[in-house]
Amino acid sequence: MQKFSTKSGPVTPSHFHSISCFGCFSYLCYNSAVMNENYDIFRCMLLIRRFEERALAEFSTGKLFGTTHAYIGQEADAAAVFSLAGPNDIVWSNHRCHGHFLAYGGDPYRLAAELMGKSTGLVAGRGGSQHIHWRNFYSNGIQGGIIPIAVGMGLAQKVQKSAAITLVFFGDGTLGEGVLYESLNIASLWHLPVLFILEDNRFAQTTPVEKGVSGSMPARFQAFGIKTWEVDSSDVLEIHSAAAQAFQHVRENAQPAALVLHTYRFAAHSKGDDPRDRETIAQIRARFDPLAIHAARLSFEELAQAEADVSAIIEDAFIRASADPFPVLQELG
Ligand SMILES: Cc1ncc(C[n+]2csc(CCOP(=O)(O)OP(=O)(O)O)c2C)c(N)n1
Repeated sequence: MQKFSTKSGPVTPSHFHSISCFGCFSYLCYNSAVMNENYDIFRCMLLIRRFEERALAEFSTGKLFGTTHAYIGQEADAAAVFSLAGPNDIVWSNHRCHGHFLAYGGDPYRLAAELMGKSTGLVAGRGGSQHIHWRNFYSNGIQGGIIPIAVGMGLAQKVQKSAAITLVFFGDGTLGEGVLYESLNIASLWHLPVLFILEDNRFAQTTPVEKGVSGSMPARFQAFGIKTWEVDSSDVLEIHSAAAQAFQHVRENAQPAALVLHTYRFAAHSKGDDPRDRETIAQIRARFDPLAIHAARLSFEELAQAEADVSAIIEDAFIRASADPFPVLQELG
């Protein structure tokens, strides 16, 4: 895998080849001409950011049901990972799934409708924010519960001799779930094509990582013989560089791999439950906002274009979803 600059200038097309046929690109580009890959990546992250901001705003008006966990601050993880995923790969996401789904190429309108419990939602309004499904994308809010399922899907891919792989996302708070370690053991023993993606946003709901996790995060995977890449950065290109190597390892060697991504969550855990010191969060955001870091690689015109395109998409998604009907009982059977 070639290296590419993380300093400035567009990345080479080969690195982001898959973005142009997959990922959130498909929903971002229907309004304007493609400019370059850095622009596409920025728009992907901006789509996630603006979707989440709108979802939080709509929540406070009572239009959304259940709960919602915003991905604000972590956008670079999804943008990098899904620029490398293929359409046949299977994705297991967790409670904080909107960013993963949008970067996967999911329709913001169908997601908005799902959050509102509408019949046009991804699963006809039955799943809400945490339980969505579209194509090869699945999410579930039970911490750790998705991990053995993802390993089972990896086994199915191996048995079927498929070239596809399985991705599974989880947070630092889920390192306390014992089933994770049983899953790592089997994935390694049976050489299953699973990429474990740990997003350490340094908090599990209200528990800071230093109070919930002892020892080394990469060592947890390495103890099972699983090759692991670790990135402590909010720069999407740095994350992409490590993720590309992890994907390559899983695809070429039919072995599991792990990506440990240290990131930041800028918003509350879900809706408004944030006991963290606001001044500290503001300082972290000023230094580690993935959008601001990547925006430095774009022109003023590109940034304005991305903002205009994304806000039109978000407005359309939420307005249309609001007008849609709720499901009738027979549809839910
Ligand atoms: C088995 C289980 N226990 C508790 C919860 C409630 N819960 C939802 S998210 C969360 C914290 C998860 O933290 P982490 O895995 O670090 O992910 P993050 O929310 O930081 O993205 C908890 C305790 C749950 N969903 N499932």
